[in-house]
Amino acid sequence: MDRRLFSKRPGGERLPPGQSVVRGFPVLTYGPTPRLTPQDATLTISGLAKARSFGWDELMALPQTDVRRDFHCVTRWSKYDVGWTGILARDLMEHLEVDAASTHVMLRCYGGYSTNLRLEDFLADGCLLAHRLEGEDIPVEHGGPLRAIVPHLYAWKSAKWVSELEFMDQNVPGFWERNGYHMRGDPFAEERFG
Ligand SMILES: Nc1nc2c(c(=O)[nH]1)N[C@H]1C(S)=C(S)[C@@H](COP(=O)(O)O)O[C@H]1N2
Ligand SMILES: [Mo]
Repeated sequence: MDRRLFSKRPGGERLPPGQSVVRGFPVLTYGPTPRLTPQDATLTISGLAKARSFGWDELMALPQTDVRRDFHCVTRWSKYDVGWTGILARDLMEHLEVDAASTHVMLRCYGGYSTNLRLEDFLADGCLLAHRLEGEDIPVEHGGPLRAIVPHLYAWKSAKWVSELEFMDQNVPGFWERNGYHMRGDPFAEERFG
């Protein structure tokens, strides 16, 4: 069995503390669900990087990777083995000119949601801009056409309907982080609240 299928820590438990496994796939969205066609779902690069925008066809022309990982929501449910397909953040970075001073990235979304990541978390194993869930287009309520998946952090970091990556030289809180959630959100360290 490929150990990378599991987000558990080496030698540790698979289920993070305080979590329960669910079989279905709950939808957790704050506010309305933006409805975008793939053609509308452009991805803009801003901040401390060369400004540019990726259209859908440009994103689909980038290397595509399958990732199967557990998904942990801070409201205490975890779903095991969710299969996503998309562009690894690491692979996207090859096509960007990011300023060396950049240490963090803000994921901004259609609809106004945002969440902050350290650059090293954005570039971590399995961090994906996903457009397929179990081989199908991601349903709109789960973030289609394009969402981030940051499998090693609580799922509020996995921004749905992502519209923009803003590179920054400081750690600025996103939507839930301004409202009391932790700046990083490691589920195994129970980094739930600030
Ligand atoms: N744009 C956006 N992304 C978001 C959210 C949101 O409200 N808006 N909720 C977050 C939270 S709290 C969780 S747990 C996951 C839930 O993803 P799901 O609805 O596909 O289960 O999306 C995250 N991404
Ligand atoms: Mo969540």
